[in-house]
Amino acid sequence: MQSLRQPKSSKNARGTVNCDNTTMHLLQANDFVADAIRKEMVERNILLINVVSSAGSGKTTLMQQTIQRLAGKINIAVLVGDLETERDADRIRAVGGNALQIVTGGICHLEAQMIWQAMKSLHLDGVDLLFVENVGNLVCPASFDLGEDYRVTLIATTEGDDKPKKYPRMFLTSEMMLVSKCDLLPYLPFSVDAVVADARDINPNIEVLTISSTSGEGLDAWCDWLLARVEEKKAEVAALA
Ligand SMILES: Nc1nc2c(ncn2[C@@H]2O[C@H](COP(=O)(O)OP(=O)(O)OP(=O)(O)O)[C@@H](O)[C@H]2O)c(=O)[nH]1
Ligand SMILES: [Mg+2]
Repeated sequence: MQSLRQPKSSKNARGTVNCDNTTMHLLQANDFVADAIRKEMVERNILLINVVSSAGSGKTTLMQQTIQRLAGKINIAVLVGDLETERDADRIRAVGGNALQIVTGGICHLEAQMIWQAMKSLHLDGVDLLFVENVGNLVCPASFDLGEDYRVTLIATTEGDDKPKKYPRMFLTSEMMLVSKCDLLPYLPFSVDAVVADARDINPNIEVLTISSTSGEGLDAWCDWLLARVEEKKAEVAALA
């Protein structure tokens, strides 16, 4: 569980500074709501994970796989953000998941206020893990803290291995990087070593798993990681009582 941490909105890549500007003030307002979400998640004993990536990297497919694999072990709910359509929430419900779509109406990221409002419409009693599937892009969602315990970034083998250095804030503010679609590695000029080296140059502490929702590779390790984080949070919440 992340505590006493620097807000994600003010984390800087090496050698850069944040100048005071309107965007910074808006992000501070977002951080205020994010802190309220964090407190509510402690009260409700729920682990909150913000799943981010470029469009089409495999977030919803991973949510589907995760829900199916962890059925009977933990209770998962999902808030899904998209510019239009309820398609992702429908896909998650189709595998038995408890999902609610946030349609942003053109906004390219989710904001803490949206999560705060949507949380009130989702049945959260007994939920152990709440995923937020963010809008698909590596830029805007990076700046908005949603009160998450962990931020998980997918980078698909189909995107090219140069993305961490081109979109550093997302990797800087993530605790976990999932190299997704690894079943396609034999067909693509993608180096897992290079992408891990670049991500760790930006964020030396980032954890990495290589996964495929198609072949199932790495999904046991991903589910084990999730279960450990859920247990860890429950222990920390119990210690606060
Ligand atoms: N080969 C392969 N294809 C995958 C894998 N995971 C997802 N896909 C495919 O990639 C496409 C996009 O997957 P989604 O799960 O919709 O991706 P997403 O990140 O949720 O997309 P947005 O919500 O639009 O950003 C679909 O056609 C999936 O079937 C994988 O591990 N391997
Ligand atoms: Mg999706």
